[in-house]
Amino acid sequence: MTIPRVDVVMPCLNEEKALPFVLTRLPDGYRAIVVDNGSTDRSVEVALAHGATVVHEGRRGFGSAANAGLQAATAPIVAFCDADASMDPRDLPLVVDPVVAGELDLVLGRRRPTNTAAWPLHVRIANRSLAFLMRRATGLELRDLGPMRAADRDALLALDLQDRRSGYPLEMLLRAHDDGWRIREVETPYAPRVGRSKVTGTIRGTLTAIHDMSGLLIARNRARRTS
Ligand SMILES: Nc1nc2c(ncn2[C@@H]2O[C@H](COP(=O)(O)OP(=O)(O)OP(=O)(O)O)[C@@H](O)[C@H]2O)c(=O)[nH]1
Ligand SMILES: [Mg+2]
Repeated sequence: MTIPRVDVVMPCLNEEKALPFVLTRLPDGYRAIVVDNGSTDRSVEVALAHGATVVHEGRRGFGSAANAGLQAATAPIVAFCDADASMDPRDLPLVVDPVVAGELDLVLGRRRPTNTAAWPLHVRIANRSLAFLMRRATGLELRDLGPMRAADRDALLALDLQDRRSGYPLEMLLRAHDDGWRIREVETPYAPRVGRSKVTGTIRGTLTAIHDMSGLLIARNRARRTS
């Protein structure tokens, strides 16, 4: 195999049905690092059968999985992409290319629903509030906390992110902003996921996400007031 230019971290918790779509659509030079987060279905077998590198992370939580993937990455650029087929890996160059070109340090894919089923109304409303808080915290023109994203691997490691649950993507944005990274959002299509919803379709998942993210934003505002 040629040395990958881009490692794509794919946190994976029971995504056996979605993985074939995701893993057959990686651009040349992109390697999938599927981080199995204790799946009880055939995700690991399916990932291996499609040639992915599989990393195991026993601790639950999106951030645990994302962090394990980042630690395992060796390519100079690391991208993140969900493994539920809501995002098309063929769109990864949209977030990767500006980083490779040295124009930006962190590129986030703003999710543009391909149909109304991709994003239920309550998620759109919650997302709008989160985007408002992110703009207030950073001053950046952000409309989404896009999970598809790309940055330099060594720079990401240096951020030393601590969140191991749903706050990981937000912590990445806030720390990168604090460190003066050039950050921008580009539009990426967002389709209905394949398989059962874990976060947005469940009350527990939604509450965990709100709890983790608002905790980060509140702590940040408090730190600003006292500094
Ligand atoms: N929620 C969640 N996702 C995980 C975990 N570990 C890995 N993942 C993977 O992280 C990616 C994003 O999680 P999703 O469940 O799609 O979260 P979401 O997009 O907010 O919500 P739904 O698609 O509605 O479930 C998927 O590829 C999951 O399989 C975990 O502990 N919790
Ligand atoms: Mg999803």
